[in-house]
Amino acid sequence: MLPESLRERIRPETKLVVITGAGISAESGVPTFRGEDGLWRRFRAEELATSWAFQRDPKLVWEWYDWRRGIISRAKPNPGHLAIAELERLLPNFYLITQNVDGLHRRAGNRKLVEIHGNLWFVRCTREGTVTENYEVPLKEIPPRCRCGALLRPHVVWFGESLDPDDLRRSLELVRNCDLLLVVGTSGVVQPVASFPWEAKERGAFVLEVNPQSTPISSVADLSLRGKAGEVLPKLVEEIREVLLRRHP
Ligand code: BJW
Repeated sequence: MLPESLRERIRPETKLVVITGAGISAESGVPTFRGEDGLWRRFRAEELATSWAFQRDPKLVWEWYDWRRGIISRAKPNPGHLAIAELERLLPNFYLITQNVDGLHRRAGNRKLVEIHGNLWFVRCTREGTVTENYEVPLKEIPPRCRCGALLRPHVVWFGESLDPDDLRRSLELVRNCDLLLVVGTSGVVQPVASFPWEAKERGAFVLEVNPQSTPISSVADLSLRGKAGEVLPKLVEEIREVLLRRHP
């Protein structure tokens, strides 16, 4: 199934970076942002995932997160997540950059990962900046408050906010130095992650996309595998394992 140009990149020392978006969790029942199921009470992500929306109506924004936390708490990692966890076991120079805040990659077993848009199981005090874990589903109080009395917010990156500079620096370094970039289930429209495939390609990486739909990333990808992550990735990982075994039986 894989072209020779990709097979020849697959070696035990291959630097593989995987980027994931909401599509990887779709088969776990987690709504994507820009899919048909992505609307909550007719709001688009761009209308809720901003500090402006939170300042205006923290209750509304927290109700959205409470709904999503409920869905995610009942969701399980799917074969796509498990295949990516398997890649971490197969290749020592593996790293995962996920835009997802659902924590499902960690639950699937990935440990070498950066959650570049944060994690919705953490909350942050809007006054003190302290970050704590919070698994309360549903929340008893909406919007939740810190012990100091200030509002808590989800520990995630909203539109117009900067990504954690260490996460961003590390991710760019990984992307710029990888041999193979696998991009799964992202619409490729939200910056800065949307530009990562170009960063990798400019420096000679093979860019492989897995998505049932064409995206802006398809134009830079060396190969786009059209299909659902939970169906395509297990087969892809099996082929990678075979290539590795053939090289180092
Ligand atoms: C399947 C599938 C299956 C379905 N298998 N696949 C430069 C130019 C223009 C604008 C900007 C720019 N730089 C910054 C901006 C502004 C902004 C931005 O990018 N806006 C664009 C929309 C135009 N970016 C920012 O504000 C970022 N901050 C920043 O850059 O700071 C500096 C700065 C600020 C302001 C100006 C300039 C510089 C921060 C972005 C934060 C994004 N946050 C969110 C919410 C996180 C918290 C939460 O989850 O609640 O992150 S928004 C939302 O989008 C979420 C996602 O991580 C992100 C990406 O979405 P994703 O994952 O791609 O999901 P979908 O739904 O779009 O796509 C799903 C895909 O899956 C589809 O392709 C399907 O086909 C596919 N799929 N089923 C495989 N089974």
